[in-house]
Amino acid sequence: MVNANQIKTIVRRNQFDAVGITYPALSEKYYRAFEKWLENGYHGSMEWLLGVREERRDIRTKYPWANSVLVVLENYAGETVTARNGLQYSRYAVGQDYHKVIKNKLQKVLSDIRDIAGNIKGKIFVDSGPILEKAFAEQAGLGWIGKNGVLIGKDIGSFCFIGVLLLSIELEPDKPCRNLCGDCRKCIDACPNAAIIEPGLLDCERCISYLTVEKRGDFRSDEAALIHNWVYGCDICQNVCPWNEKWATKCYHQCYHLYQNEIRDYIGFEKKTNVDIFKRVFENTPAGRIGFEQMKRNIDAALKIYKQREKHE
Ligand code: B12
Repeated sequence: MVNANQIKTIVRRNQFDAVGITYPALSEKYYRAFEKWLENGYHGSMEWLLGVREERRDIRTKYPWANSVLVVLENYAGETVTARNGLQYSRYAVGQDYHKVIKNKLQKVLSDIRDIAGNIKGKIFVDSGPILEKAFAEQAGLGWIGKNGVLIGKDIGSFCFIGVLLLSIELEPDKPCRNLCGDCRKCIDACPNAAIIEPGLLDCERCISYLTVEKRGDFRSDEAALIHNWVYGCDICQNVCPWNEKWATKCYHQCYHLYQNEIRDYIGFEKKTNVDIFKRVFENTPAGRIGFEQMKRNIDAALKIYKQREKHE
């Protein structure tokens, strides 16, 4: 029989920054919060979120063999990219695509676990599938979901990705930790679009990250104004978090910072841009999937707003 400590040793050997274990069933409070979010239409155009509601409540609806959930955190803290023209780009997307990096690492973890536990079942999720990843991470004791709606990892801060591995073996679960946001509302007050309606509840249609990353097609004129000077993702509600000031250290996973300079040059128009250059700079990053046209839409809109504001100041 393998135990939780043996599994955690394997995970750490594979260089994840934190690991926790929980049950496959999520506490009902997460599901209620998720339903409330959908009912209010805060998911914007992400209709795919409507289709997988039961599985989000209990992942065993789809994977009946799952007996435990292993959750890992991967620290990507680096710096928000600011170009010479004032445009900004989120720090989570300046390196290799975390979906691929974490999936490969978890594949190796699963194979190492199988070496000692035999041919057990496993299924990996990274930002994919019918999984409330932050809720699992919180339930596994890795940190707490902050008022800004992201998981604030204990001793790590919120600049971390989450990976999930369902396992068919039963393992001792970890205990959730306390929510340490207290009375602080810096993230709520800092969002220029007041996108955080109440603690943990985000209206995507006002969220810069949603507008620049997930929103397809042209911007309506009211939407364009909401992206301010951000061209991909947004770090505002995390940059102001006191826990990040205290814990977020420069990340040692070099793979998450590889393209920082090229991206700064690209959004700052230091060099010519076209489809081929877009591909060369962004292909391996999370931003590659939005394509040249959407990046151009974002840059054009952000520059216009930024210039208008500068004129008024
Ligand atoms: C859809 C999505 C988005 C959407 C919606 C974001 C959101 N807050 O839900 C958009 C495009 C806006 C987005 C943006 C970002 N995302 Co995103 N996103 C996702 C995705 C695919 C699904 C999240 C989801 O289901 N949301 C629906 C809401 C309702 O669920 P929830 O946020 O988990 O809400 C729970 C809690 O807030 C809690 N809750 C809420 N209210 C209340 C109230 C009470 C009383 C209680 C008890 C609980 C509670 O319960 C809810 C249900 O579990 C996840 C990956 C995944 N499969 O989980 C990544 C994920 C959340 N994203 C991630 C990242 C990195 C980002 C950005 C930081 C990127 C950036 N810099 O631009 C921003 C952060 C914006 C923000 N402030 O949230 C990471 C977050 C890592 C972390 N440390 O938390 C994830 C986990 C991907 C990953 N594998 O690493 N994202």
